[in-house]
Amino acid sequence: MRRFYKGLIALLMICMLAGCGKKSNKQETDKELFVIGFSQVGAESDWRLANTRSMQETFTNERGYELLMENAMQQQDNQFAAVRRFILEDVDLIVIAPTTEEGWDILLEEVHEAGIPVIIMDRSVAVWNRDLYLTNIGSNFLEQGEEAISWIETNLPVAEDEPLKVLHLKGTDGSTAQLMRTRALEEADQRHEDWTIVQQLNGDFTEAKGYEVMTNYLKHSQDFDVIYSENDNMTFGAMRALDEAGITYGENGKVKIVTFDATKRALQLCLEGKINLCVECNPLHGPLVEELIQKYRNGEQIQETVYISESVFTKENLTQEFIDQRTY
Ligand code: GZL
Repeated sequence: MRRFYKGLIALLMICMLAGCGKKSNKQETDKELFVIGFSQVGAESDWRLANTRSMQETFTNERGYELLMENAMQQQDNQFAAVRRFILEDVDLIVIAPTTEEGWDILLEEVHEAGIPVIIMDRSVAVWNRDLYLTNIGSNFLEQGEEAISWIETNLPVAEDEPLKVLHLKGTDGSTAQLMRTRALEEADQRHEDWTIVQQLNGDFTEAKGYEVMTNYLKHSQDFDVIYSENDNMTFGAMRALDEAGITYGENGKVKIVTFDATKRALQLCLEGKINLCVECNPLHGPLVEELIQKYRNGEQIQETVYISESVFTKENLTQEFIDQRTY
């Protein structure tokens, strides 16, 4: 009997040591991983999917991170709930790609009080206290809009007796991308007496909504010269509606198309002469965000705003080889 108890004690000892070893290993492993809570806008567009991929490919366990990503389905309230969960989980840092600019003051104060650093990515937030986040990394959306306007001014001459008629497809109301791309167009419209914005439709950056609002509008009027569409997915929906209405577009079409994002699909259509101008919006934020996080962890100074580099594409400066090597 004594041998039995001796064996049992030995077995318990082995289990305890193995367990402790596992626990300390697990603690050790957790301690090594830098935990990032990431509140993503949604999955509304090809651009967004590429942006998510960039973050997931950058912040892997193998590279020393644990990425807790939550998709807000384009609802700001879902982002508030997600960030509050990140606070409870006491993550090391929070990245927010904000749906819209307004409404973040209270939530970011809560994160600040919890002592968790925040990086705002892609779009911006409009808050009273700029110290509530480390930096804002994304695109210069106003510059993107001004690039599109410059192309229209250069390439779309205005007829003698007719104003240039612009149909405006707007992205998600109140998002920085929408606010700034719209500002560029509206300021140009103010400058040009011979331009007119015939209608501003809200396509919410999705293909389905772009198709819906364009289809409805075409029942009302087909009298416009250029579509200024604030992202490619709304453009794809609009093109489907134009096809169904028998309206030609692109290089030799009745209607010219200017679009933002420059996704692979849009660039291909541009090369084929179906889209006239693609203004790039680079979604590959992952590596830049990691660079900023490393700077923060090393106690280095971080710029308040970091713009990612971007280009403008037309049929003239595109090649099939270039498009084929694009990652988004
Ligand atoms: C731009 C980004 C916009 C894209 C859309 O940085 O916020 O949101 O232009 C996306 O495709 O939905």
